[in-house]
Amino acid sequence: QAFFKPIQRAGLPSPAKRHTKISVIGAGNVGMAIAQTILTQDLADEIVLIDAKADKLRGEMLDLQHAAAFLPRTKINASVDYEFTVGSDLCIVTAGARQNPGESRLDLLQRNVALFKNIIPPLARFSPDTILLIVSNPVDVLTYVSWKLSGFPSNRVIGSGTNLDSSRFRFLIADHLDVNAQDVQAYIVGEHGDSSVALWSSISVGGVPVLSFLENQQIAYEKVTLEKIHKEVVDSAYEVISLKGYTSWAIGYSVANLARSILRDQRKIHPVSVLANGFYGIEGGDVFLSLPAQLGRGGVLGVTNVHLTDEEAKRFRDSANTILDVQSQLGI
Ligand code: 6V0
Repeated sequence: QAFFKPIQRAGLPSPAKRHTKISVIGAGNVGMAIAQTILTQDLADEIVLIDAKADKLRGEMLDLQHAAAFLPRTKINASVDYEFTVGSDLCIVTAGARQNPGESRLDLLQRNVALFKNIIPPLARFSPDTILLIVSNPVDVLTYVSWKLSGFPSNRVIGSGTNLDSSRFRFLIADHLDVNAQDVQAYIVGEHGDSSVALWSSISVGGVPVLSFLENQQIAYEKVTLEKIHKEVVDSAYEVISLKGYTSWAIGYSVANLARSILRDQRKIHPVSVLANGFYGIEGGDVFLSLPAQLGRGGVLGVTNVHLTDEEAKRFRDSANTILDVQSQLGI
């Protein structure tokens, strides 16, 4: 006998709700922070975790499942087998090798490329219409690698890029001005990490452009403060890693925020890594770098034509050339 007695609802078709499925590849610190933020924010009907370590994976899956009584209803699955990802709307890749002592960044990258050769083709095969969201570092190069390995159009391959750097920037500006970070608009673009470019003219608080306001008030020293804040952004990942060993919560929230914009077709603008050819004089090869991009159900819907000063554009091109040089050594 059925546990529930079904109630006949004459003439009313049951509402056809779209089933949303997200796969997270790599159940490490970052992958699990993303998964748990997605769960608490009710962004998916089904979430699949994939990792190479079967025991750790099953432990993480059970631990999350045991929270079901306190969470929106989401089916949670985990496997070392990519077949479980079939029909995903969004695949978030956080798997990565860790740097060995004495290992160069290029050697680490070569190992991650080898890893991606086992990850991206099965994801693309089992979910040919999915959107790939790459988080593993170096994120700009690995987004390019994923684009190549998937054969997807570039609007469906996105790197989390400077979305996190920009939220750190917004927090620090908000903290300095004692306002809410959600009222601070500020973009960091370019390469995720050391050579990122802060767009000073983009900073506004509650609709007031900060730079011109400060110039009118002749508070020149504040420009120095803003530069210090950008340096703090660049250093912040290193600081967190040196203190707690890895970063997880902020990247978890920042990637869940991207997932929401994509899956709920929010058409919000986020600084993320996109194919940047043709922007600001980038020529000579395919390169992914962060620019403010509009995200929706189709992936990248457009890129904002943001003004860069000559110096900012030069730094953007310099990052592109460094990345192109690295990519030419990958044999992809
Ligand atoms: P972690 O805790 O070592 O997790 C990595 C996971 O990947 C582990 O669970 C591994 O078992 C798994 N893994 C390794 N090989 C495979 C494979 N072939 N298939 C499936 N799974 C595999 O690292 P953590 O979670 O701290 O970081 C993950 C990645 O995110 C790193 O590359 C970080 O540098 C990167 N980050 C990127 C950020 C960004 O803003 N883009 C921010 C933070 C971290």
